[in-house]
Amino acid sequence: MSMAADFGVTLTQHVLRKQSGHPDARGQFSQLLTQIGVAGKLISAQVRRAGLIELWGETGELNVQGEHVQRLDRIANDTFVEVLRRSGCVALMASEEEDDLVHVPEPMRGDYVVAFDPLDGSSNIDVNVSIGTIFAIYRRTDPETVSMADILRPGREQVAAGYIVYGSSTALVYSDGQTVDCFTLDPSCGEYFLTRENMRIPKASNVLSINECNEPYWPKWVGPYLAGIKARNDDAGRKVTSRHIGSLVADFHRNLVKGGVFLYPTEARTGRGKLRVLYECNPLAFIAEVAGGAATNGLTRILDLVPTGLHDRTGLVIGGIDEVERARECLDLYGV
Ligand code: AHM
Ligand code: MG
Repeated sequence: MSMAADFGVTLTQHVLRKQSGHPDARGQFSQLLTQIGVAGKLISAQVRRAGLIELWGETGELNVQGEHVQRLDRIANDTFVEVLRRSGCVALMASEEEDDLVHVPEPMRGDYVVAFDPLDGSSNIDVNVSIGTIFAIYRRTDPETVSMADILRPGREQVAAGYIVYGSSTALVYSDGQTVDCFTLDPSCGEYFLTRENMRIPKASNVLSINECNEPYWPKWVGPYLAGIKARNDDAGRKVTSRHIGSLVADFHRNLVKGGVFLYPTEARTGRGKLRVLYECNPLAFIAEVAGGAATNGLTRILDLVPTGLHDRTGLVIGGIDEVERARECLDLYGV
């Protein structure tokens, strides 16, 4: 018997159990999460076979952000869009890989809007390194119509958020705003089993994740901030180590489990960050806060940012609450 089977609780069971605490629920949210799980299985299957069936490489297109679209990016996007379109739970979508909103035809529309990064960590796709899907879920604001305003909302209005990491195993993590729970896909039976319940980001931050080669572009506060972390390693022993995968979703997952902080600061020169507000920073910030952590761009709590475009970017510091607070202090002390 597998370890997963010993735990026994499937994703669907867990979602339905939580829904039973809400007598008014119509079941759409449970259905939506189950369908996201299905999309994750389909994408996971493609990721696992990518090297065998020539799914690696670029499509030759550039996306709206000027980045080369990888074949698996396109496949993951089309899979996620199609599964959500058919789910009957979604009215409107936004994706990293789509220039504009993705509308769902009237008869198939449901109560929710979803923003997602279908395959985060594009630079790692062809080299067998962990990648993942990130999603943010909002309830639509008007039962009759949908508009850009349904998507361009502060992250604090999310009703749920999650991600699926295609790593050494496939893990789906989601939060409904009350708990953060992790499910692992058992490939032998195609089912997700609950493997970490009510996750809390550890108080002690053992891991520092940042692309250090961006140092020339960092704002003034980042150098002293990192020096402060590294100085914790002294004669008494090593307390902190560096781990940076280059897939935000996988870096975040590791830090959520082990305790750590991830930074992709705003560039001092341009005043812009790299990571996108709607489908990268917001969902992970939502999960971090529910797990007892925090997320900021240095100046503003991520969940309070008001996006003005689908692909807005921001700086990101995310992880344990003390580490994120210290980033704010360093910014006050050393400036941008
Ligand atoms: P992507 O969504 O196109 O993959 O871009 C986002 C990724 C993040 O996963 C990761 O943290 C970051 O880009 C890495 O960027 P860099 O190579 O500049 O360090
Ligand atoms: Mg991404």
